[in-house]
Amino acid sequence: MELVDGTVIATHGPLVRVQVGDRTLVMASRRRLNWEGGTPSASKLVVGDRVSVEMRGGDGVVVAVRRRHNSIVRSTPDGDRPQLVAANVDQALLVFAARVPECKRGLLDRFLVACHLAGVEAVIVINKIDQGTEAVDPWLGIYEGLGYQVFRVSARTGWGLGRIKRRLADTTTLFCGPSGAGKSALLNAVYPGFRLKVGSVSEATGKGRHTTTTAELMPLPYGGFVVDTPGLKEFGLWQASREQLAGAFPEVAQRAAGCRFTDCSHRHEPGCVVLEALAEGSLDPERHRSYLKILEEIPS
Ligand SMILES: Nc1nc2c(ncn2[C@@H]2O[C@H](COP(=O)(O)OP(=O)(O)O)[C@@H](O)[C@H]2O)c(=O)[nH]1
Ligand SMILES: [Mg+2]
Ligand SMILES: [Zn+2]
Repeated sequence: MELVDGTVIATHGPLVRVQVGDRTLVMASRRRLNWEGGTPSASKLVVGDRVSVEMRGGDGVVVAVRRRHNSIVRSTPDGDRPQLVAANVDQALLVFAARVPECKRGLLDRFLVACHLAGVEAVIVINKIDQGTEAVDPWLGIYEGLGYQVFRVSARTGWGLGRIKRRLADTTTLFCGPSGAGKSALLNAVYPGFRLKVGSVSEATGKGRHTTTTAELMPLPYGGFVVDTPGLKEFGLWQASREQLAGAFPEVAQRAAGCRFTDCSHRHEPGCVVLEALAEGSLDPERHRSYLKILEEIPS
């Protein structure tokens, strides 16, 4: 019997696939897993988890989980349980298409909040710029103004891929975005060895089909890992506080500090500096809408 370190690279129901050295093994976990540093609220193994594996002959079993540096969590559709997307990621690339499927600002803002909550740096990637960028040009600058990096790329023509490649080396990167945005196509373009299945966007509805079904951690030949996630078309936030939300919407929070009422809802009150900014056009209405929608979901 021997204890070795490993990283969870995929989950298959109760079983996990673990990278141990240069091998990958499918294994079960101990019923009573040792969660180092305390049992997290979402105590299920997820891709990115660093684990301790007990080896017997050629077989392994997960016996302990190292404390997570971070975890990207969303809530189940009914909102009462946390659902892990990945743990221990260094950054997230939020992939959206320039034209089809249409970029949903509300979803982008939710991803940004989830990354903020996890303490994970987010980069906005607009793919398919070969289809034209008229739909996204009017508002991308807002995010650049907030300090986010925005990459404009095309998996099809190769435009901008060098920047993504450099960004991926030696780090663990989560790719998320709605299905059909081109996450798998981008990953194949930066490393053809992945040979990921690329789906097609239904011409009729413009909606993506789900071709990637579970999150997977994949090693890059030049060091680092990427996590390809299935298309996330909704993203419920798990246990965000008002303060954390304010941190993710600094342009709203800064103005909110000047409102006449300290409990201002920024919807209809007199003396609301947020609404004034909206009226004079210095605050983006979509960001305001996202902020209010997410705020509604936070129990006060
Ligand atoms: N025009 C164009 N189409 C792309 C580009 N990248 C991906 N696609 C297409 O978009 C569809 C969805 O791609 P896929 O990688 O499966 O998206 P995913 O669901 O985010 O993984 C496929 O039909 C791709 O061929 C691009 O840069 N330009
Ligand atoms: Mg995919
Ligand atoms: Zn206000």
